[in-house]
Amino acid sequence: MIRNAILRRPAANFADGLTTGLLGKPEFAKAAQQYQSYCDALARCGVTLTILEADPAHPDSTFVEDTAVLTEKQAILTRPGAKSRQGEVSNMRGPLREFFSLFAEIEAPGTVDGGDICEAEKHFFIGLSQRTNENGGRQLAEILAGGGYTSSFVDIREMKSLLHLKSGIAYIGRNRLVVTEEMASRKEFAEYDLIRVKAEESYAANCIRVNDHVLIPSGSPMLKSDLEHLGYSVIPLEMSEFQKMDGGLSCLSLRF
Ligand code: CIR
Repeated sequence: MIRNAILRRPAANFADGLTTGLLGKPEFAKAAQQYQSYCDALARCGVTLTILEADPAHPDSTFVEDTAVLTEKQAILTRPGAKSRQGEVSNMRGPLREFFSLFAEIEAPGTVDGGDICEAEKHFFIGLSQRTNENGGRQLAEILAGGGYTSSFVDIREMKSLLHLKSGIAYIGRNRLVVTEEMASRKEFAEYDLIRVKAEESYAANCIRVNDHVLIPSGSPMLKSDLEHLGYSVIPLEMSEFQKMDGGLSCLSLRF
């Protein structure tokens, strides 16, 4: 059961954050509307929200997922791979203290972005990416092992279309993974039931199961119908302005 989520409002300058820029510049007013719908959807799923004030000093700070990895008892502060984002982490310690007493952190030269970490029950997939390096991945694996969790690496450094591991996979419970076509053939996921996202909907592989619902980006009718056939209640959300900043549904909240 997910009871809480921590979020940070997008700052008016969030378009100054990192992006491959392939989809153009986001509009702030539209992003603010989409953000409100995202918050409303989490609330509808029964989650209590802690929404932090915008932080214009860090234009990417609305993508809070990258700053921490959370287990049932522990908050693990990350060390994001992009230098411009490393200052986001210390601002998250205070809000997390309200909920967690046990902390760990990734130390230099390790880097980890939360978007590379996919939790599937007691197992964590750790993506090695342009943002998460082997040193960071090993530190995280050790911390997780200390808490009784297993983990394994998924190397996506050659998969240039993926910023993070969770740009290509999502765990939605019952041993099921939503995956992009290119992820579907990877041996790391052979033991899972795979729900394949068609190439034209690949952005929707970054979806999130929140209690009785699955939130997916709107404009993904095939995934929507596949999930509904499996019995999930699906909430589609407009995400265009966050997609322009290479962000997806998972990155806008820390859920626990
Ligand atoms: C970045 O490039 O770091 C941000 N513009 C987007 C981060 C998206 N985070 C995520 O998928 N977990």
